[in-house]
Amino acid sequence: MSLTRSTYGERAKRHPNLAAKALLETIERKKSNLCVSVDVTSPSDFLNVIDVVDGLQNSHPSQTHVDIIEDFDPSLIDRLTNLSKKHDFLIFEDRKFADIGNTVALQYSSGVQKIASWSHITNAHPVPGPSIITGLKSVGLPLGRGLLLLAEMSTKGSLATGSYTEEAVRMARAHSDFVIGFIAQRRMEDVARDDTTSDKEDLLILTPGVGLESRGDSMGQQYRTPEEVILESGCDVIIVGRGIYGKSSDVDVQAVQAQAEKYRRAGWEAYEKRLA
Ligand code: 5FU
Repeated sequence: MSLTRSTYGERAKRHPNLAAKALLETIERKKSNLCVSVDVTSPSDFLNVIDVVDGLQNSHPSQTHVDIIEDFDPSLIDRLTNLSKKHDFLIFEDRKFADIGNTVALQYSSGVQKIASWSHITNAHPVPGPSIITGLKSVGLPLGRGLLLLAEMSTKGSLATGSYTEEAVRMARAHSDFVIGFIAQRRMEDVARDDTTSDKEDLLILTPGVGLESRGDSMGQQYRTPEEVILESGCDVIIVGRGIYGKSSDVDVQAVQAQAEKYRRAGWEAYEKRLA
């Protein structure tokens, strides 16, 4: 059965990769294909937004950018990890690695952030070629982590198109023990397919650039609705930031809860329509 006609739960049972399996299982359990992107700079807002949206049992996973947090302190990671256990969600640090294998291995494992030690999933630009996967895999695979490649971007004028996207898909297929899927705007099964492509392939598609009320921002971001992303394009997860926590610097917890539930429902209904 095609991936777009299978349930998240069925795909979880078949999936050989631990991080992908955990992601699919949690989506099914929480009935949420919403990933909230928590792009706020204050540590307390960061933890509050995550506590509120995941405390509703309705969102999964949380996407982070820990490099934008003011006065980053490693204890923040302990609190984030505690929340992820308490509320049953995975952490996806949207780090977008883009350097040579040796450097990304160090950036992933070491420094102030030690991303590999707490982030279940991270991502990388394919621009350096397959060595970026080798570098990240040397750190992440023994820890049971998963990697997404940026095969496409949501921004106007993105260069990640055509043969670049095709190469990203080939790179992912060659490292399917660690690469669990893509940041992309559509499904990738038919991209760069050849005789060696397995029919059992299940590379997940996590899609940013999702908004219900707006079609974009003033800095090149482009939005599509959950229905366009999940039902029409067959993607697996909607990644939503400002549509949920707003644009003001004061985070309004009740408004965040209401918006998160609105996006969760829209994403899940689009998925149910796809299955029907
Ligand atoms: F790879 C990408 C991409 O192509 N577009 C994105 O928007 C990542 N993103 C991230 O998704 C971006 O860095 C934000 O963290 C998030 C979208 O936030 P928004 O507030 O919903 O626009």
